[in-house]
This record gives sequence, structure tokens and C-alpha cells, in this order.
Amino acid sequence: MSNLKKEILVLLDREQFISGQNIADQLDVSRTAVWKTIQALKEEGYLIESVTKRGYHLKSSPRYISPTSLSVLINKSNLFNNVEYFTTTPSTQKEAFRILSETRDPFMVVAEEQTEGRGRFERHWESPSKTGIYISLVLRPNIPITEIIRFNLFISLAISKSLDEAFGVETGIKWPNDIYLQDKKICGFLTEVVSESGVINAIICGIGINIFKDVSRTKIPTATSIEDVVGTSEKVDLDLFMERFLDNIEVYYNRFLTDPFSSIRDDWKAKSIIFGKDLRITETGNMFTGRALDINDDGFLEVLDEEGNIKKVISADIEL
Ligand code: BTX
Repeated sequence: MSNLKKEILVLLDREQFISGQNIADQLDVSRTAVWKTIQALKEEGYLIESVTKRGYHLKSSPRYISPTSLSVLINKSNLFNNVEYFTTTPSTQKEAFRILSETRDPFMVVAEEQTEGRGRFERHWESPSKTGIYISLVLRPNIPITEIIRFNLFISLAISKSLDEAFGVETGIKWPNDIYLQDKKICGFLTEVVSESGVINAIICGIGINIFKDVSRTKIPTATSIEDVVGTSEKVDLDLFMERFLDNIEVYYNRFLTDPFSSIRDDWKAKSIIFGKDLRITETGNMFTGRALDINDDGFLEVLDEEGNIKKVISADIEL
């Protein structure tokens, strides 16, 4: 990634113009270098207006995630030091596991397309090119593996809030691993762990979010995308989403490390879509119906079954 691209992108403003000379002076490069880099940014999909005697300003970002903006955001992040970006890959989870042995630092893997995207229990995750976000977050908390259930609760809130803030929608959390929008799945995530003697060595959290319409997803009746709900792709700003996402992940990950679930329980329950409904719950092959009562401090779902027994559910498939 060219550093000059990143530096110029930071200087370009949506409201105000900045002259080529001013950019050149601030970055200590020639005006030709500025001009060439602006052309390269335009080729990446940035709409940059240039007006004689006023200079440049940024009109809009590319339709899809731009690797340049992503690396500007990573530079600002206190959580992640590095991002590996792929135009296509079998699965970002697979890449994350491969890179794991090369570094102790937290990092992210992002892909434009996955050819073998994975859901939970080896199910398939439809990941068409440049129409969804496919990310794996690798984090390295030094905590017992039993805490991983709480991690999912904090992360689900971070993802749900980021979608709401960036796209002006109102998503809901379907415990344990889905984010819903207007009764359909907009996002799924799965959390995998490498541990030693009961202590977490790495969390590899894979997140798939449907952004633009795609024909391959129409065969999944339970799936939706931001474009399906908002009705247009024009106002979909993925740079804004990634900024909100990285901020919220940092905030909620840090809270996960220090705070109990009870500190976010009210927020989480307000976003949950499973309470007050009859649920079909499948846990380790057994199906039963019941009503969700609460989530306890350990992150277990408490369900009242048809015989009047209260059951604790750790991880399950839930149908509403
Ligand atoms: P899940 O097992 O809860 O969801 C998979 C199920 O959801 C499928 O069986 C299918 O019915 C449905 N489905 C498949 N694709 C989609 C889609 N695009 N939108 C809505 N519904 C769908 C949830 O698993 C966890 C998914 C994580 C995906 C991320 S993407 C980045 C990372 N890399 C990777 O390989 N997986 C994760």
C-alpha cells in the first residue's frame, strides 16, 4: 500500500478544497507526485473533484471497501496493527488460521469474495464478490476459554450498533450468532478459538455482512442485504461503516476484557429479537420448543420449555 495514497486521502476533505501545492508542502513531495497519486486514487474509485485555483476535494468514496481507506483506519486503530486484504480467497477464517503462527499481534483479514465461505457447523456462507463484507478478526486475550460465550454477546452488540449507525437501520440480535434486519439475516458470525490448558491463545471471529443485492443470495429466503432494505445502493458508505465497525469493536472488546455481561445486559436485551416469542431450539441434535426468559451473567440463555422446566442453553440453532 502506497503511503502517499494514505497520506493524501487523510488530507482530502469532503467540504473544503485543498490545493496541490498545499498537499505537496505538507507531505514534502513534488506537485507531480501529488497529481499522480490523485490519479491512482481516482482509479481506485474515489471521486475527487479538481477546480482551478481551488484545488482538490473528495466527493465520494468507492462503492466497495477501499484497501487504502482500510489501511488509514488500521493506522488509527488501537486494537489492530495489520490488515491482510484479498480480492478473492477460499475463506478469511482459513487465511487467519494460516497467518496466526506468524505473529502474536491482533490482526484482521478482509476479502472481497470467498469461494468457500464457512458458517457454523461447516455450513456454507454465500460470499459473492464485492457485495458483502467478509472479515476475520484475530484477537489475543489472555483469559480462560469459558469466557468465550461472553465474547459473542459483546461482539454481537458492536456489530449491530455499527450497522445501525452507518446505514440508519435498526438491526436486532438473534442469539447467539446472527444479526437480523426486518426479520431476515443480514449478518452471521462465528467464533473459533485456539487454546492451551484452558487459556485462550487466539480468538478468530469471522463476520459476514450482506451489503448489496446479489442474485446468488436470492436462493436463501431468510437472507437480506442493506440494499434490499434501504432500497438503493447510492447512500451505502462502506468507509463510514468500517470506521464505525472498528470503533465499536474496540470499545466492546475492551469492555469484554474488563466488565461483566451485566454491564451491557439492558442494551443487549433491547436489541435482542428472541424474547417474547416461541422458539424452536436445536442443541447438540435435540430439538425442543420454549420461550426465552433471560440471559444469565455467563451468557447462557434461560428458556422455559413446554413442560415448564427452565433450561440453560449454551449454544444452539434457534428458529423464531
Ligand atoms: P450459520 O451457520 O449460522 O449460517 C449459515 C446458514 O445461513 C446457511 O446454512 C444458510 O442457510 C444461511 N446463509 C448462507 N449464506 C448466507 C448469507 N450470505 N446471508 C444470509 N444467510 C446465509 C453464520 O453461520 C456465520 C457465518 C460467518 C461467515 C464469515 S464471512 C468471514 C468469515 N470467513 C468465513 O469463511 N466465514 C466467516
